[in-house]
Amino acid sequence: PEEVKARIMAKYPPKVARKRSKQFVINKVGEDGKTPVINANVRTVPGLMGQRGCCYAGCKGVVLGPTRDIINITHGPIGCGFYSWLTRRNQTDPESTPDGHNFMTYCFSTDMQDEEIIFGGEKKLKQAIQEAYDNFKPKAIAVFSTCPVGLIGDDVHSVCREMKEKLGINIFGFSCEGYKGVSQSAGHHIANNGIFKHVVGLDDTIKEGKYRINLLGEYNIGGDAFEIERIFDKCGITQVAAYSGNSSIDAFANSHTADLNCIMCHRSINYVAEMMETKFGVPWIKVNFIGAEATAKSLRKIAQYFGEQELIDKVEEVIAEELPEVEAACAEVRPRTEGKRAMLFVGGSRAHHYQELFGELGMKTLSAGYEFGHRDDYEGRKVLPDIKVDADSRNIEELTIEKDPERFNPRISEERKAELENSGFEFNDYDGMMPEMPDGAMVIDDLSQWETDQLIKIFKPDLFCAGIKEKYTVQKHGIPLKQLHSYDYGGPYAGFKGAINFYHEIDRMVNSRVWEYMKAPWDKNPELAATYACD
Ligand code: CFM
Ligand code: HCA
Repeated sequence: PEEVKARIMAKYPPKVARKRSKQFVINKVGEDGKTPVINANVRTVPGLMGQRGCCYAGCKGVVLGPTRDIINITHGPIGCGFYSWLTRRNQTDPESTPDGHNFMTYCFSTDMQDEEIIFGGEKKLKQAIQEAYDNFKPKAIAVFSTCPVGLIGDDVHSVCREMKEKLGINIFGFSCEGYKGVSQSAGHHIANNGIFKHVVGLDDTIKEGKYRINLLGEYNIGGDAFEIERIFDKCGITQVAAYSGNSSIDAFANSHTADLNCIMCHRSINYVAEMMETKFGVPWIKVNFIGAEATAKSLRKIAQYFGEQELIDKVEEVIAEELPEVEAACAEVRPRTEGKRAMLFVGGSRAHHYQELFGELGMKTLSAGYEFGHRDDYEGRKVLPDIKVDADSRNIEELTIEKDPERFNPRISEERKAELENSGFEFNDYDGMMPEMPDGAMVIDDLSQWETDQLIKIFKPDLFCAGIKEKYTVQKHGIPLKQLHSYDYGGPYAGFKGAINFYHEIDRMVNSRVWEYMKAPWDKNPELAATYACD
């Protein structure tokens, strides 16, 4: 790996090489669990073709898109709304709320034209809000700003305030222009702030349920949340709210009444957990429902938090009931997947979580990285105090949150918390991806297209995991690509049933030789071949 890194860096101009080498790290886990420092959440070098999306995608597409009963209006040219129209495959079950509203199948946009760019788009936005209200009578409308909105200076927040007053429903806006921040990650933060300011805490009713939790950072891609809900139901755990897979606005409004926040995707939603703890006293823990072992471990952790024997026993019973089928599927597949080598480059959490499933299959992760994870997602939250806040991050509002004078209620006593912690239970912690990866694995942040080609040519992995933009070029190298964003229209892969689906899918992919047989057009017709200037 060291030599490969040196070879790749040698092709870059010195300044680029200096920057990229800090984002291309050979893993080494020290005795104390410490790993090398990686540079992350920094601007992509212009000219390098990366995998990242924009701030608007993170805010509208990722965090708020999956909520079915908010009308999400994209204020901008039609492409932004169109491209974020269910392409993420977040599923929902409208029948789980009484009014059955589901606006996710619609694409709402102000469809900005030259005229609005020149003379301002606020009037058209007001009309769009009115029209959406007249046609659908929703409980809430959210407005998402795209790049031109920030450039021309439309004040979406004052439009929202005015229309909220006029229509008497909850209307709020997001200044999540695509260019804010360096990636989707900025959009997550803006979305978290907005939900917290405008929705969380609006409904104090304590609903039924003994073990009441929120699941944060699970977006129901390919039905993952349905499988996790199935498991919670079976264990007798009540999910008050999910952020935001299969979610509704009423659940967000009530979510501060839960007794524990469980975080799946730390990157996209840790802000909500932190703010809810400060304001309302709800503690948070990190969980992971990708991988059968990880699922069992997370359920046990939830049961341990509540500390009631009844729940601890129930969780064990469910695990004992579910695991045999998973283990049988794994045992059947594993002789064919054992020792195969994978590379994973996705988002800000799955590149870590999916290593669990590959581990269960006996597969090795040669290299992994995030598109937009921060250092804490790589090295663990222990590095938070050392992270330098640069101008791009400072650009994103940091809300000042205080204890709610009436509603703050610490869910567990200091003594009980200390007792749990002494037995190894971790609150407010995420250890990150690198401590769990073997020494010598290549951890690469914000991987570029050219680097992808190099890694594939040098290592010829059995499977490459990334997204739609990477899929076809990787396949043209003869290597199968599994989309870990959209799941290639399959799934669910979470929980117990999901693990079984994944085992079968990966068996099929790494043992079929179809991509090897395929010849790329330039292999057949050399005149179509091209080389990178630095090849
Ligand atoms: Fe979290 Fe996600 Fe991900 Fe993400 Fe995403 Fe996604 Fe992802 Mo695509 S919230 S960081 S911004 S787990 S949309 S459901 S698959 S890049 S790894
Ligand atoms: C996004 C959404 C995305 C894109 C996936 C991909 C998703 O970043 O805006 O590149 O295949 O999961 O849908 O991450």
